[in-house]
Amino acid sequence: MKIHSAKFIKGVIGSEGLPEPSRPTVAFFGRSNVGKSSVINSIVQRKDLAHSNSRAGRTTEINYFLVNDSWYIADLPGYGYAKLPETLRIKLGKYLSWYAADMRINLTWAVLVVDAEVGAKNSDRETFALLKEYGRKVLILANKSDKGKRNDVTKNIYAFKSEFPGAPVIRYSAKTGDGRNDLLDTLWPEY
Ligand SMILES: Nc1nc2c(ncn2[C@@H]2O[C@H](COP(=O)(O)OP(=O)(O)OP(=O)(O)O)[C@@H](O)[C@H]2O)c(=O)[nH]1
Ligand SMILES: [Mg+2]
Repeated sequence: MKIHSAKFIKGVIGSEGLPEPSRPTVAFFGRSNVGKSSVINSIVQRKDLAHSNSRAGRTTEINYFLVNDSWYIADLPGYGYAKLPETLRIKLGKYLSWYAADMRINLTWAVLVVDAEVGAKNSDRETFALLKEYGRKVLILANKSDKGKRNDVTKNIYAFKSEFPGAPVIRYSAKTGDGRNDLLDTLWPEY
C-alpha cells in the first residue's frame, strides 16, 4: 500500500454535513490522548496533518481526510477524558453512538485505538460493544507499544485478544512507525 496523497477535507460537527460524495471510510475511535491523531499522521507520514497535542479532550468534531483521492480517514473525538463535565461526556457518548450507527457512513473498518502500555479500560470495552452492536468491523490497534516494560506490553496485547473477541489486534507505535505495514495491509489490502 502506497499513500501518494492525503488532505484535510472538513471538520464535521453534529450529525449533518458529512462529506460528499460518500466514500469508503476508516474511522479512528479511542480514548482521549491514546494517540488517534498521531496514528493518522504516522499512516500518511506527515508530521501534522491530523492535529495532535498533549491537551486532552479538546477535539469535539470529526475531522475528515481524503487519502489517495479515493477514501476517507475520520479522526473522532476521544472519549474517557476524566475532566470533561458530565453533560459533555453524555453528549460525546451520544455523538459516537450516532456515528457508529448511521449507515450512511460506509465504514470499511472501525479502528479502536487502545493503549498497549496501560491496557483496556471499561470505556474501551463499551465502545467495542457499541461498534459490534451495529455490525461494524473492528480492528484493535495497540498503540504506544514503544512505552513501558516490554513484558507488560506483550501481556496487555495478549489480553486484548480475549477482551475484544474476533477482532484482529495489531501492535503499533505512532512514534516509531512499528506495525505500519501490518496496519496498511489489513485496512487497504487491495492497494
Ligand atoms: N511514546 C509514544 N507517544 C505517543 C504515541 N502516539 C501518541 N503519542 C503521544 O500521545 C499524546 C496524545 O497523542 P494524540 O495523537 O494527540 O492523541 P489523540 O488520541 O488524538 O487525543 P484526542 O484528540 O485528545 O482524543 C501526544 O503527546 C503524542 O505525542 C506512541 O505511539 N508512542
Ligand atoms: Mg486527536
